Amino acid sequence: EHVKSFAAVDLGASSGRVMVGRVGPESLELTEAHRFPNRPVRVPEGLRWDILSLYAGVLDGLRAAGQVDSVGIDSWAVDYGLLDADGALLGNPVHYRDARTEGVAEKVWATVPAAELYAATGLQYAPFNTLYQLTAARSTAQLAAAERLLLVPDLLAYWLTGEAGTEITNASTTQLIDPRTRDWSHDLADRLGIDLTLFAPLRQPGDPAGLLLPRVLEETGLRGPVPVTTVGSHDTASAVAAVPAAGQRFAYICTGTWSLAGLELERPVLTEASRAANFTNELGLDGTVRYLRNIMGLWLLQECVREWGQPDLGALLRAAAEVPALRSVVDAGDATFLAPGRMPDRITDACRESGQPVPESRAEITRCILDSLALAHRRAIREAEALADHPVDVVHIVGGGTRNELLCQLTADACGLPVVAGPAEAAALGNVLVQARAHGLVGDRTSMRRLLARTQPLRRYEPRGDAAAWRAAQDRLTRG
Ligand code: LFR
Repeated sequence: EHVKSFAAVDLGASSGRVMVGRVGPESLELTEAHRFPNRPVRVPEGLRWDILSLYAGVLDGLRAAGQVDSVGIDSWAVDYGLLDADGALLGNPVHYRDARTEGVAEKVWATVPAAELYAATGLQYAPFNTLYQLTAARSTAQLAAAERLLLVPDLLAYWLTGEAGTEITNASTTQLIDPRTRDWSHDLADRLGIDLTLFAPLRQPGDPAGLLLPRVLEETGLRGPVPVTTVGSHDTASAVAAVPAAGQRFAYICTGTWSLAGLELERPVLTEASRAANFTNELGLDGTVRYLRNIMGLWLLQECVREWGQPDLGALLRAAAEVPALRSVVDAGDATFLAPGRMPDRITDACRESGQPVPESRAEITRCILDSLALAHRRAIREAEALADHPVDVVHIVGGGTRNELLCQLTADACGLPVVAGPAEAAALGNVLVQARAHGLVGDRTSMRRLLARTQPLRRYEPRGDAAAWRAAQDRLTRG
């Protein structure tokens, strides 16, 4: 059997990894070559990504991966590095949770009303969309000195190969792309004074992205030529590509720091009702649209656990499972939970303010978070079905949250639908499969998904009764 190896660089908000996928016509195996922490740093100017340490992790990972047939890179969306005329990086990329975008959207909307912005880009309102970040940066010396803007995965690809491009799935999160044409929205950029020549030419998943530079080969001990292949460089695009679904009637939830819950569609939904519900139309593989809502996700729990000095997560979840269900819930879609810090207090404050019992113990707070996430999953999927007129009969959960059994079960209960959980390393698998496809090893999206369903361990959760309790909890929140 013909087997090839692909290195998938996958950077998440709290850790990065380099995985090796070995792919044959009937086989798919993923192993971890290297995992490293991603520790954002707060400096006087604000919250920054430590991009050099991430790049060092990538090089270490490629060395650990050994000889591969190609490399692909994905990461979180919206953030970027700026290069000067010599191609040198101007400062550390700003973290999307940085406060610089507070109040910026209102200024943008004074020029282009929010409704018009949605009709043109299909993107959800999130304070961190690149459009708002660039507006916040408008009169900075750094932006004035910039000749080139590279989104995070494109920046790393540039350092590895010397070639610059802008990958389309991630570009769609800038809010400067028209999801119908899948090209830049020049009119919008002109009106907002954003210089699109900062962006390198668009690339599609599967396109070649250059070869590892001689110095990179030397540092990683790899034998050239090693190509870099463009993948769905937005981690969520790669994760959705790795949803092991059969047919069309499925919803997905990509879980990790965020929960991204929604549908894969052929066309964007740009209606006013969709905007009011804050659904986003991000671009996926093969002309698809990722129609989804951003939910705060396990970030809420990660931040509590950090505040509590990192107690054992397994024990905490077992205790949370014993706490009575749905005592109090918070709106896990609410952007007030975006910034780091004081998370347990912010959760209990939200419960108090909405007139619900205030969770006291760590187990109670954890249960409140998981119930709230499951409820937000239910709401997002139901609303997406209605807004896109696309009914579903199964929910696929992929990503790190599949390891959280309580969250998977509660999501099945809340949605009243079976949940299929897995794979956990969906983004890396989607990354690998797009490379494998570009190298002729797998066929279309359907056959990629079939290969995943056959080779990856999946776990099914059936919904357990009490639909009324979830409906009541939702009503409590909507009224509150
Ligand atoms: C998930 C993710 C989300 C995006 C958020 C910020 O890792 O990429 O899709 O909205 O991070 O970039």
